[in-house]
Amino acid sequence: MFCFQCQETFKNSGCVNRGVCGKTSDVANLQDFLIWISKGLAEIEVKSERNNKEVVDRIILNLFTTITNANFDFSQIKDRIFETIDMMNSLRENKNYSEAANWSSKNFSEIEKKINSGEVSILSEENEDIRSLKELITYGLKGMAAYARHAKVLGYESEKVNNFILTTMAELLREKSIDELVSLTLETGSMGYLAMETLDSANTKTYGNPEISKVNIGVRKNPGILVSGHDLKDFEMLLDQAKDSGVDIYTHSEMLPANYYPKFKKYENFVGNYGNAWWKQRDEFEAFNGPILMTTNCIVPPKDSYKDKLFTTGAAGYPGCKYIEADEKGHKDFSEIIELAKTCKAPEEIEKGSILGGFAHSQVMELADKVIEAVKNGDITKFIVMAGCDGRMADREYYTEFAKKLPESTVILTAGCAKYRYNKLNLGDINGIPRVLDAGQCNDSYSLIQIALALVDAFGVESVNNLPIVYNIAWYEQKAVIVLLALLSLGVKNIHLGPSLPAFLSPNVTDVLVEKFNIAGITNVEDDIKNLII
Ligand code: FSO
Ligand code: SF4
Repeated sequence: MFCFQCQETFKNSGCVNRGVCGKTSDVANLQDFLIWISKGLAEIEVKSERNNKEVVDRIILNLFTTITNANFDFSQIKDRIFETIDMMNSLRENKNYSEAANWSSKNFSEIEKKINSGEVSILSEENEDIRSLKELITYGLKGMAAYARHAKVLGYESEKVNNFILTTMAELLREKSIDELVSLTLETGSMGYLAMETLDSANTKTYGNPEISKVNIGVRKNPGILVSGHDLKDFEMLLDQAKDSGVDIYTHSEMLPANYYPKFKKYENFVGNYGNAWWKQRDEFEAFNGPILMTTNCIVPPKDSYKDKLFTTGAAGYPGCKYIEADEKGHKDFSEIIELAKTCKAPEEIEKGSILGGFAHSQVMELADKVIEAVKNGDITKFIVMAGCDGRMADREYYTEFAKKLPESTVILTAGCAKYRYNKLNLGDINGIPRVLDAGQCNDSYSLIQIALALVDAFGVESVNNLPIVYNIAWYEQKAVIVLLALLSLGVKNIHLGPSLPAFLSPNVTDVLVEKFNIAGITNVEDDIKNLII
């Protein structure tokens, strides 16, 4: 195996024997194969005259399945490979195709032989700059696919995004120059922005605009179900099915923003948020006592103490944990989880009190006058975008320290699970405007962009780069990659990215990003505050 798609990759170089995330080498190899034939399937579709919706849905699911910490289940990935091959075999025409598009065998030893040849591995591309750009684009597509799928289950999709995913997957099988790949990278960012916009419409039109919310982080006395991941539709179905069951529902990690949507607030059995970012789940899931539903990543290999209570659905999967399948209409039956919950103890209280959130674009626009006035009179001197992901490495403590040491005239704009590094610090407010404004999930970075664009208008400046906004973004997996590419495609400069720059960026590709966008890493809290803020 060789995988370097996430921030925690081994020695910031690449996981080779087993993933730091827990992914085994046989699963990693199958994922590489799945991506390779998904590119082949895309080529078959692009070369046809059809517009087969099932093809793009399949490719989106395959991409999503290979995101960091989403699916560790060998047999599920094997099934997806077989289903993809079946689809290719039924759609192939009498045309000239690449080897990936021509792959037709479901004989597993032949698949293994192909994997063992190294020809579908990331490292099969020998030119490290081409490899770097192709992987950067592929990871951007993975993040985009996740967002596209969340929108799709709510009945929203963008033809442009779908077509881009198809054509780009097919293009990645071809030889490309560095220049072509650099422009494809930026196009990937623009399409990522569109995918986030589509998901924002899907979420807000279905569940209402997020509003300022005080979220309970304590517990009640009933047994509960904990829902993690990003899929709001799964959350809604579970909430609805559990409403009269006597079982309470809690969010975990990236599901926290469900607490900000008006439609979910109406459920009396919806208690609040339990715990913190994804990487603390091994302790928190144990203390929760009840079943847990993972609707997407990030899964950490579970402890035996709760493994039989961990359920997965959608693109997520873990061997030995029950997977909940959707029927043809997308409906999922969560009764088994609800029944199991009834037999469990109530959650152990690990925290008390509340946290504040719900500052997505529509809510912030309502506060716009107040915000603009505070900037004009100097009460707010800077906004710091600290969106992105959290992770388990100790050096992420940087973000807590950074937030603590920021001048009191600054406001943090956040989205994604990065917020757990500072959302319980009680950083106070400026004229009633909280100093940490949480827009929601990582895809709600879209809201942060909307807020920046509104400020461009309000202050009559030329671009987002002339605003008092600095970017100190934490990344972990491929959804953060698409958010980053979206920002770059909008011309945002001077982004600081940490805790380390991606291992998949070759020195030359890093130079291009530095030259075009002045991207930089982070150093230490004191120096970064001095250089970025003061
Ligand atoms: Fe976090 Fe995981 Fe949302 Fe990611 S839970 S790390 S960027 O999946 O997607 O922010
Ligand atoms: Fe390693 Fe990250 Fe890949 Fe897991 S996803 S194998 S930690 S690079």
